Amino acid sequence: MLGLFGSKTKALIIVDVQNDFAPGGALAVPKGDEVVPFINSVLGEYKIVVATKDWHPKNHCSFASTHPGKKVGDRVDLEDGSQLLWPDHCVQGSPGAEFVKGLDAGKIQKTFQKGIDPDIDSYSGLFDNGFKRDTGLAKYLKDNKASEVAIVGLATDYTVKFTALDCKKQGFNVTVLRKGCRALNIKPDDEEKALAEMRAAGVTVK
Ligand code: VGL
Ligand code: ZN
Repeated sequence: MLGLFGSKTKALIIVDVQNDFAPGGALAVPKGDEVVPFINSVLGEYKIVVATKDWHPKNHCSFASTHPGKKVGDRVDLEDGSQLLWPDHCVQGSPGAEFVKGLDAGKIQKTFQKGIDPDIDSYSGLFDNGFKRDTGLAKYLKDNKASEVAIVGLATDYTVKFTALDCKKQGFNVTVLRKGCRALNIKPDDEEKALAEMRAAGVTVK
């Protein structure tokens, strides 16, 4: 989607940079807060700046607390597949769901909420895990004529990965900026595996 003279319209997606994914949060990503200064430093390079927020109702199906007898790290079978269980996190309207302090949120043109359906999780910022609900992010990028999409945020091995793969499937040129991402690394090589999976799908990792 190159415009006249080959100009490119660059978009930045800031994925789930929320207190619960920062150190001290309910689902802390190691060094998750370190992405903030990097993201602030690149914001000005993008015509389109959008964000996603994990935005779960209480009793969300991804919370271990929702399933009696289950604990964090267990899995349950849901209609749309196997669901890994997490601590309660990013509950709608809670302090844990707010952007991490210091993020230049005034530059964010629109925020897309994900994981809002109690019965299905959403690691991608575009579609839920069953591809039933669309957040509107892909349409927003297309309506605003984005051709290049850069992705930063938390966590590399979950929402960053699935958002990058879905953007690629939607036809965008996708780059993941590693300096602006941190991984959960529940298993030590999860980050490397996620990066390899993205590269294999044609995502640029830099
Ligand atoms: C995420 C686990 C659960 C993420 C969200 O944003 O990477 N990970 N919910
Ligand atoms: Zn979540």
